[in-house]
Amino acid sequence: MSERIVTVGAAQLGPIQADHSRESVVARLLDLMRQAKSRDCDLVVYPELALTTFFPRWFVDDISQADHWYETEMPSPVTRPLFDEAARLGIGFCLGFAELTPDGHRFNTQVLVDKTGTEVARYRKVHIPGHEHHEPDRPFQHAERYYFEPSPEGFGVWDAFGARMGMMICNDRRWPESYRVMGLQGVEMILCGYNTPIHYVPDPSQDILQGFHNALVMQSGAYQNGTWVVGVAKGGVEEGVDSLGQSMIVAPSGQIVAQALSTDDELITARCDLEWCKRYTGTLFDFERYRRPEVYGRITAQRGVSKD
Ligand code: CDT
Repeated sequence: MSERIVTVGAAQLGPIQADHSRESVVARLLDLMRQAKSRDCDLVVYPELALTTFFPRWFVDDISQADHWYETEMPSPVTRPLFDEAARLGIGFCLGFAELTPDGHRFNTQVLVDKTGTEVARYRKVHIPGHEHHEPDRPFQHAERYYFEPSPEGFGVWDAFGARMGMMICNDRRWPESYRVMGLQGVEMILCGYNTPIHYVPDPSQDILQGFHNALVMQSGAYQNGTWVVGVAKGGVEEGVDSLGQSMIVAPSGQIVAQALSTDDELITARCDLEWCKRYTGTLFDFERYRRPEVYGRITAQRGVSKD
């Protein structure tokens, strides 16, 4: 069987504390980008909200007090060196950041940039977890639903790097619909940044299972849709909150082919053969042959459980 290779780097980040400057973070991202180039990567993938600390762990009564965590332009003078270095090296990248649009919308966003330093696509997070109001009894907040609106745009795919690329962000990876909507558009590689606190406040019995659930959802999503999945963490103890590392690159077989060992800045890479997707999408998961959309109506007709 012929090969179609994308060599991808998952550039896990260790913590970004609140007082770390954007410039210092961009320097870390550039270092990881150069490592990726030296390891022959076509593309380097950074985590969700990769330019700042995970600020939804705090609540502010007036949201404009949080404006400084958002990017109002991409590239900006501070992030421009990433685009310039990508073009100079001839490597693409995918970067998560908080986006404040000119008309005042706040999104949790990932941008995909090609080897010429040109934006290919922008994806805005669909599934926004956590809560919308201050919950003072928690040890830390997860107020993403206060800081971000859910994207109405859904899950697109884009032809880039010789592949059919898709994107999702953190909590999106727990929902089978995220993968399936991209699978139905022929996705071959899904890029996913994440920040996952190990302590899940609503149900601490899940804390010990965070690593298991992280692998479970990405491995099953990859296998059931015959796609590569690149999951990239911001891990370690950030502002006192411990977050999962375990960044991984998952093959269309569902097998993990590379996994981070640390919870710090760490690059893992894999040489991904896109033709491998067809072993699954052309056999067991031949959607056209085997899917039964006529009996899946509830998937889009209703949101919550209905006993009717
Ligand atoms: N960033 C993000 O989406 N994190 C969530 C945490 C669990 S919900 C509080 C996740 O799904 O990993």
